[in-house]
Amino acid sequence: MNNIWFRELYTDHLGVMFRIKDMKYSNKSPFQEIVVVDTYEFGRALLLDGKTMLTEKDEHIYHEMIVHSPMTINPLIKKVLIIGGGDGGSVRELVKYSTIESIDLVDIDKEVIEVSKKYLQFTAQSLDDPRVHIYNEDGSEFVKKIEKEHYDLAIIDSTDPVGPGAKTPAFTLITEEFLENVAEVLTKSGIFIAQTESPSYEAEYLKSYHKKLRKYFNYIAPMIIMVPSYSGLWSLTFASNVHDFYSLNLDSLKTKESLNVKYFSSEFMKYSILFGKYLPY
Ligand code: AG3
Repeated sequence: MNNIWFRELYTDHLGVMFRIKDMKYSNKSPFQEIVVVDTYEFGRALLLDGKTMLTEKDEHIYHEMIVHSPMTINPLIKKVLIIGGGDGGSVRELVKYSTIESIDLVDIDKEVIEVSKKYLQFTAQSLDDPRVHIYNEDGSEFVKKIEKEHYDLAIIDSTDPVGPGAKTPAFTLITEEFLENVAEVLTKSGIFIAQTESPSYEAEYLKSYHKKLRKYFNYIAPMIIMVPSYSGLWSLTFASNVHDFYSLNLDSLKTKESLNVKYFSSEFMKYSILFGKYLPY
């Protein structure tokens, strides 16, 4: 492992490289190639189909933003749906709220969950919380079986639905049919939030995704976050039928201390939403 590097290309002309210290796990599941490595710079990392899904050093930024942002906008959220997220990072943040009653985690790949429990305890630590129900199914099929207005929050914490090589397990999560079904399983004041790729390198994708979302939700807002291991800027997108993300009425601004987080604050969330207004499209 003296001079082994992992390289992920974001375009044909730009990529991110990590020098590898140790290889912990490598296997092809029925859905994707799963690799866990220790890197010198970012600690332990989960790579799916050759793409960085999370690293020990900066996963908290992504997971805190994708969970505490909607929870700050509607603190009454009780029932949550996560699609993807088998590493458990989003669950770890959600279980901090005693008000949350149930979390349905739908990850198509059982092996990601098993590998995370074994090698990524820092994200998977709360997967056994009694409020968490795990389903190893395709998220786009799962939502078809759910009664209308069941969830207060839907988090799409998936792998890349686009990019070089196109057909990934997350491919079914960007169709209009899926978005319509998710909109239907959300309560009237429900919130949708999805990871929506790099604003720098996937701007065209974002534009078309936002156009689709607008068909099913009155309000949408992209949010720009900083995830160094994903090449820098990354985007999350909010959608809702009642919350106008550009004029949020937050009673009290949440601080890091009150939420038991390392990075998130509601003030910071507001700036991240503002930053999203300047997407290059
Ligand atoms: N899922 C979204 C990460 C996408 C990163 N993509 C990439 N590096 N090409 C993260 C899963 C963490 N729960």
